[in-house]
Amino acid sequence: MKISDIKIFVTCPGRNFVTVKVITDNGLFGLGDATLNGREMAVVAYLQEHVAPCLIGKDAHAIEDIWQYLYKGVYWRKGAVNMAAIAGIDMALWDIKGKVAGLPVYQLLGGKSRKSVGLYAHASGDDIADTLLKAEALMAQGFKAIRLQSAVPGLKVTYGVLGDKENYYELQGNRPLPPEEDWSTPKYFNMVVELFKQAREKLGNDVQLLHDVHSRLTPIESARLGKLLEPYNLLFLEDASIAENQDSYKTIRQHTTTPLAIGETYNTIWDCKDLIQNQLIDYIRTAATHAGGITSLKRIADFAGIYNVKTAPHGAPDLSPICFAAHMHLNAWAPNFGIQEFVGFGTQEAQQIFTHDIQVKDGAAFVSDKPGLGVDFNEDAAALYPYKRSYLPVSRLEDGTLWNW
Ligand code: KDG
Ligand code: MG
Repeated sequence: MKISDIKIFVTCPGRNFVTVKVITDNGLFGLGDATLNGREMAVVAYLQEHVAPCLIGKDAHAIEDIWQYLYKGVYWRKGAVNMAAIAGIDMALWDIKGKVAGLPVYQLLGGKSRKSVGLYAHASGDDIADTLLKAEALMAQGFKAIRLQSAVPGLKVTYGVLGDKENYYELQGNRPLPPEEDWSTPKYFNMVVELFKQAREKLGNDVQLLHDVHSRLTPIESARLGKLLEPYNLLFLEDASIAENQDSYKTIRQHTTTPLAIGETYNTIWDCKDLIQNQLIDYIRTAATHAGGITSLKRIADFAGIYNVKTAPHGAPDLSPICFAAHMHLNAWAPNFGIQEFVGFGTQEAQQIFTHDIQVKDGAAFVSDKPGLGVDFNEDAAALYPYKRSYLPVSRLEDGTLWNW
């Protein structure tokens, strides 16, 4: 079974998605997600010009060899563009293998380790009261784990909070240049500790609470935040600090028992190797789309399991339902699965383009039993929503210094 064609689609049903379709000479096809938010067309060009021509004629069953060919074989390893391209191909090949076997991908990985996949939803509000009202509404829908984000008084915009924007916070489709946002660590500290204090008072102790710092703090500031949040028993504190120096998490770890999660921007196992083997984190959040697909995430999950680190895959709206489906198969299998981030399946238009039978009930999701990944892609519907240039925001301190967004 040889690869006979590779097609790349970019569609913007509310936000941009890059979809890879690998076609075989026996008439099968597989789908993969290669979306890199704000840099979509770099991946498209890389796939069209540098990847697709090399794969035509190769054995579509040789997933591992193709992964190595695109990683070791290009000399220029790693990198977000490269790894998103590998991810798109890798997911599509797992999809094909499942279709050939007549089995869902989780069966190829080793079978199910659980009946359902626990999810965490997002409650984001314009102030603490608003955030907690939204959290209560999610609890009423059955969610048992909720990420709380709230606007920081005194800042014009806060990460994770919609404000007056109609669409999800990262979508900048009508503004073709990156918007700038301000940041103040002291103002944030005043809000965030109070948010979790009031959350426990109002929501009780049974719900799991999470928070994403989005890398705005230095390691010692993260250590202090972790300590201040200890009484409120978070499931995890996400991306407290950037960990380009993986050792810097020792500072945070030494000071707090608040569980730590990181990894959504990571592209390879090497980005999290030291964090995992030194047990400096509790959850690894790497996404299949950004880190080389199912093949890489399986490797990371197995490695993490040795060190009691659980998986908690990234589930932001800039990952397409194909990535979510790939995560669902990994989550169903991984013995050390922790929790899956979930923000719905996108706009009505997106749901017409990406169709699947993943069920969500009482804060848990149920993996598809269809052969392969279990997602279909409607090419005609996708063509109605062409690519729109779009950027993530950049962040600056109040004195103008560029900061981590
Ligand atoms: O493209 C960036 C988003 O995926 C990111 O900001 C979302 O941090 C995020 C999260 O935890 O979902
Ligand atoms: Mg995050």
